[in-house]
Amino acid sequence: EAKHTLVLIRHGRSEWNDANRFTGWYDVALSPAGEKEAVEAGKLLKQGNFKFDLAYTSYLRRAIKTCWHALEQTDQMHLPVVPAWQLNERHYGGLTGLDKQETVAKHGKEQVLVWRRSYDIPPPALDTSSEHYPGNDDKYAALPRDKLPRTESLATTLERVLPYWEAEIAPRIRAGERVIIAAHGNSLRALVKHLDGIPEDVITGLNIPTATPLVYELDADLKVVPHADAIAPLQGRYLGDQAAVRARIEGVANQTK
Ligand code: DG2
Repeated sequence: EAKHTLVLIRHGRSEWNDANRFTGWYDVALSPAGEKEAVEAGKLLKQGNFKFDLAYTSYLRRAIKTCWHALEQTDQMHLPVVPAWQLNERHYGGLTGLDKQETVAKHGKEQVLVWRRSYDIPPPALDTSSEHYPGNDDKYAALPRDKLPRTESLATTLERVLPYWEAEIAPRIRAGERVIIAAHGNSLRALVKHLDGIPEDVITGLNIPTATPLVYELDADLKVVPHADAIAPLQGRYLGDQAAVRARIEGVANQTK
């Protein structure tokens, strides 16, 4: 029996999504089209009369601003927004900043797919002298050194997303608070892998579209109550025109065709 509603949303398209560059922890802005998408997503939430008590997001501006748009469109900008580095995108290591299609030309489609979607094979690790190493970014100055990634796979991303979910977010939901989480393609893949119980060999085929609210009904134990309109392997449902949602999912998959 459904007791709680949880909304997840990947940020709108960023300037590097539009330029087709690997992003990870790089703190790129939403593109103008991404701002628009995020506003549209907020309007869908408004139409659905979604009410929240609390919002979670990452340390990255593309997710934070998407969260603001969702709250603004639903007239809930007064709500507390909790930024958590644990909800950051998977760190793309040595691929950060590279053009996805050029990387395919250089290393082949198969290798790039392994880096993008394999469960536990990370991209090449960064050197700590790299500008993309989080230890060189003031935002992460308070983090213990051993938490700062030089690269991440989905598996290691899950190792920080899940403890945060269990320790911080899940208890609030159990206590009756209505939560929205604005995060990223791969940090959300880690979370839905857990929520939907998706096996490692199936999660590799899952792509999360930008700025598309993903709504979960959860029972008292936070087990997902499957929705009839869910697109497998997810059991939650995407809001909006379902053909457009599928086209967006394809768009993400086709970035390294
Ligand atoms: C994208 C995901 O992350 O890329 O890091 O490039 O959700 O923050 O735009 P996001 C990135 P793929 O893993 O789909 O290539």
